Amino acid sequence: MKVCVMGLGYIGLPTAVMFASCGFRVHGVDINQEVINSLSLKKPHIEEPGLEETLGHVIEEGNLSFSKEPEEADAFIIAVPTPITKEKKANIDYVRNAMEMIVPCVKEGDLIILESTVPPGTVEKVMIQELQKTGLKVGEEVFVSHSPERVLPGKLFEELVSNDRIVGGINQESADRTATLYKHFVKGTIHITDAKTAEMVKLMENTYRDVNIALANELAQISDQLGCDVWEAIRLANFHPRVNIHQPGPGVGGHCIAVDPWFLHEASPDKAKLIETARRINDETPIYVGGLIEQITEFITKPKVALLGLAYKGNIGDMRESPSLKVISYLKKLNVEYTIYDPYVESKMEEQVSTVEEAVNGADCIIMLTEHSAFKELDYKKLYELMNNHNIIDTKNVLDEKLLCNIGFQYKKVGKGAS
Ligand code: SAJ
Repeated sequence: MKVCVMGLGYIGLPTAVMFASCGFRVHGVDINQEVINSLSLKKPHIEEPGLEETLGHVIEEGNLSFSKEPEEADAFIIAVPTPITKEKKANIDYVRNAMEMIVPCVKEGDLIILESTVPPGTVEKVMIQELQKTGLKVGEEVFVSHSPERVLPGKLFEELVSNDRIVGGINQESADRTATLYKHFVKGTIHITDAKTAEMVKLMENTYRDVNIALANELAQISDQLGCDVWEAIRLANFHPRVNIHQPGPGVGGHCIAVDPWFLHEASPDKAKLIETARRINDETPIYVGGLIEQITEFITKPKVALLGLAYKGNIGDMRESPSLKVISYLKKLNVEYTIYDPYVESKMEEQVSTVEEAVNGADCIIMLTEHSAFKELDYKKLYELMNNHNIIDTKNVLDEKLLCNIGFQYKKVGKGAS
């Protein structure tokens, strides 16, 4: 059986590699020639534990090929991005383009699966409509489903196998065929539903998380005002059997949680009031963090800030929608001098330096924005000696407050107001 995967990004590439490692013949398609070139040299353009090794294997075994054009296959998987416009509307052009590209290759009996996160109604409005151009009877001669990806970057290969999977078919036959295909590697339960419900499930999952994180961020700011420790309060509240408050931080990044709730808002702007407010709270949280830096460095002439962490979350090299970028913009507006250190991310920013010592040298304030494990292991005594003033702001509650205070740092944790 042959699978053609459209879009070789964070989801498409690991999925293609996974099917190929199960013995399928897989053809991966991407519109970016540089991506094709680099993959053909067995070099993934994204970072994910285990990816490079398995990619090498499956290419050597002859199970995985790449090009800019789709080939005939028995199943097509669409895993292209669905970005958001400035007006906070979903751009589904990549899904439409991918469908247009596969239409000439689709033959009777084929299965087309959409993994991209999409606004409700996309399967019907885009997929089914495009497939009608094949002249085949959709649902009878060609089968369609939505099986949204729900894997966590950084744990992708583990979660592709162990997570439950939602399969929303346009009819039972489409769903059954999709479930059979994924069963080759999915060990979690495969839950069958209709396509529109599957679209909704995916958006609800990420919205649930966004709203909860917004609540945590709001509680952190209230705690700052009240002079109590939100982290301890959340820890204790979560001992209640029906409470699960999320963790505050510098804001919400990544290409999913910070984006997907807008798709629901777009579908129903009058009703999505809580969803919209939560999105705005999380978007404004980096500005709150910038304000804290401003307060702390207020009386220092020409303050210098060392930012630790560019990635949107710990132990990964992905800075899409990262709150750090908004904190940086805030500092730029203030005209504050800053350096950036992130051992996981290679940015083109000239302020990024390659050692933490370089970043911290002569600084007045360290701000920890990403919970990379490596940041817990730093030699803070040495960093203290390199600094001019000794402020440190922890937005993730991962540093050892006692140790830092003993060294002599002025330690500030977001969500723990001075009592
Ligand atoms: N964050 C907090 N507080 C928390 C949890 C997360 O501030 O309590 C922040 C993180 O620091 C990060 C952002 O939220 O900036 C998102 O991180 P994440 O690890 O929660 O999620 P993603 O975006 O990496 O992946 C999510 C996952 N969805 C859910 O957990 C419901 C993943 O399973 C999805 O596949 C992915 O979105 C996606 O592609 O939709």
